[in-house]
Amino acid sequence: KIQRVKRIVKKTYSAGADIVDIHQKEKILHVEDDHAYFENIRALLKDTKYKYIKNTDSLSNAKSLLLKKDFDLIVLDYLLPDGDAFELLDFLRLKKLNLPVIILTGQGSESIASRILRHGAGDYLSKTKLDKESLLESIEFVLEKHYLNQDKERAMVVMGDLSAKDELTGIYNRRYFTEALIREISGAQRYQKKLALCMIDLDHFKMVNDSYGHVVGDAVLKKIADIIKNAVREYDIPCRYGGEEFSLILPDTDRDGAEIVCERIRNDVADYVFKYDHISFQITLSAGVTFLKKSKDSNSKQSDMLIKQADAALYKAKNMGRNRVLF
Ligand code: GH3
Ligand code: MG
Ligand code: MG
Ligand code: MG
Ligand code: MG
Repeated sequence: KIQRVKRIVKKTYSAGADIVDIHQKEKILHVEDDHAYFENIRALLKDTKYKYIKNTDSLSNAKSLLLKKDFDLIVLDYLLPDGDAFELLDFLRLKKLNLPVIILTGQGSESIASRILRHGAGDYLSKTKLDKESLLESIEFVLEKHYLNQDKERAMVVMGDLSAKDELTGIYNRRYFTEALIREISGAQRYQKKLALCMIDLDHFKMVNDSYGHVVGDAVLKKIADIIKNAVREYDIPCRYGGEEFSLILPDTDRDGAEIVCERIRNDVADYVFKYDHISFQITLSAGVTFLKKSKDSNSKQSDMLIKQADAALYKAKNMGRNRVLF
């Protein structure tokens, strides 16, 4: 376990020159009962950096190998002589082995793919359509996703109280938002799902501070974060982007869905009456929404683009009189 964390630190902080290990190799365990197919995978990865592959042809052998050795990735045939992929995913969870898994499905098993993903696999590939490019893309995809998650955990352990949450409001902070948006872009493209981004800015918030003081201003921010959190679905990602600005990542959400959520937030905030001691007042917000488009740009470049577009729509909403959601 300790060894594993060290490897991840090297990977994640490769920018810090003194701890770089560019010769680090990801160790792959390939579980496959068809020996010809195993050679096929090995051949596809021959001239890549993923040369360390261990093959095993049953679930029971895979389980004992996983308990003895340190692997970084599992490539798993869906059907094996002694069970299926679900069984190994359950085993990994039970043994708390946090490893990314790519499932290879045979012809006709594509329908179980989404069930497999929900069960904890990182990705799936169809055996009939497998080529070098899609295999490499999948490996990079699951490893990147895995390291991003690991990094968050590691950062919390090493730095104690550095968390993904904003201190005042308890929703996700800017640091987490940046990470999450890139991860969601990657996932949305991979599974050809829609992705919406909403940027929110409170209207005339300076007046709240100027009239009632910063303490009240802070309490308002906290309440509005609660309203936003209560208005979204479990897998939406509400963040405090900065001062009185919020951002909301909406995975798997189309135009109608985004409009419903954002209008709900706008209404809930506009309807709420803030009461502190003898004063009471109301507040509105403006929002700009945009969607991920097909692109060949890097995920981080697309992330910058999304924020820019949502900001532009938000700016328009302000200019058109505030208290509105624009797309
Ligand atoms: P509008 O957005 O409608 O153009 O007007 P605004 O008055 O809200 O303008 P802007 O978005 O530029 O306002 C930022 C203000 O938000 C500045 C500051 O007074 C307030 N603010 C930012 N962060 C905080 C915070 O953490 N606590 C409190 N109390 N106020 C904050
Ligand atoms: Mg098989
Ligand atoms: Mg602002
Ligand atoms: Mg402003
Ligand atoms: Mg504002």
